Amino acid sequence: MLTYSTAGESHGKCLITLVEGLPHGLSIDEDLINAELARRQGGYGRGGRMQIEADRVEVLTGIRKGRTIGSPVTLLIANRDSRIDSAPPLTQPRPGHADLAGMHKYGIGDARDVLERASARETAARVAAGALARLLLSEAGIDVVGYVRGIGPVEIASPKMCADELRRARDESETYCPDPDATQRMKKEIDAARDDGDTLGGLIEAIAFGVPAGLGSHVQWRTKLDGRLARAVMSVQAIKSVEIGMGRNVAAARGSQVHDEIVPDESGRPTRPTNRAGGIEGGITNGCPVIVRAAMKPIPTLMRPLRTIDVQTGKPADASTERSDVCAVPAASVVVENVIAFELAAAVVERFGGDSIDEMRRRLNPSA
Ligand code: EPS
Repeated sequence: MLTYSTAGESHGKCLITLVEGLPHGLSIDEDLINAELARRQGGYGRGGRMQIEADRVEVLTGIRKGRTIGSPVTLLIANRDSRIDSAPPLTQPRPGHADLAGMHKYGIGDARDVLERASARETAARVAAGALARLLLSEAGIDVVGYVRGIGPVEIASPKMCADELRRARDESETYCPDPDATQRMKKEIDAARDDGDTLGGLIEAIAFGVPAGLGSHVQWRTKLDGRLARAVMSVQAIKSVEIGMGRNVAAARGSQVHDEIVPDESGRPTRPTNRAGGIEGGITNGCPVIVRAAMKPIPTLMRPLRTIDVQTGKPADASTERSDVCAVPAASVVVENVIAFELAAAVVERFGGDSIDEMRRRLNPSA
């Protein structure tokens, strides 16, 4: 079973990722992991913190001479802004943040203990896990591309591009959106929100290309791949909805407009002219690209603060204003892409298994 956990606080010493279940002999490309971390730090709308950090992984365990040795892999990302002991208390909880809910949970009057872990800084560790898993995914010919479809009121249709085109167009955009014109409009919206002391959310989409049929399983609720993807994506900080394929649009459409008809190709094999299901039926991949969408709420730290109370005095107050991002949707698209990559890699390990990468390769390509 391929699993991961993270540890670490926003202003603690470091973040840690612990990945268990990688097969023996997988060669590890640290540059690829670091490139994903750098991409997560970027994107138009980020705040001052990203000028301080320069995220890179340090391999602590599980790798010898650039290859996995079958034991748990631990990666460390150091925090430069490491000042958790001197960071000020937070007594004016921000609406929409974990601050007040966490204060209730622990019975404390200072949200610092909560926000340090709730912070989206933790997503750097998730990206490291996903980037590691992508090395395994590429063995199975699966390529995941995440991008931004919307920021605030600006939204584009789902792009009809192949993986390479999509990645190239996305990488040229400061908002990680494959449409250059929409990128400019998104930047204007972010500038306007910053000028108003406000924040912006948006719409993220990820497509997994080259996914073989048969990943995931219909037999138990926890084995259904759509459920596993939804859980992974919904757990990313600030994500409020997850959709697969047509998503919520299935509700108003008729069956004939929702289901993908099955027709024979030239060799008589079943194929589908449409992919409204987003590549998953009955919790199992059907051989079409897997399409996942997520809506991200605007960041709760507003420079023009919302109303709250000071929990020390019980009096009305302005919510705490800390240095923060105006819009982190581009960064979150990197996180969504990588958590999806991890779940797909876990499903690949489950289906094709093998203690070593050589064994897995033989199962992936029995005729080779
Ligand atoms: C975050 C607040 C900001 C963000 C942070 C998430 O950090 P700080 O309070 O240090 O300025 O920059 O995101 C990251 C550090 C990151 O690596 O993405 C929050 O409160 O969630």
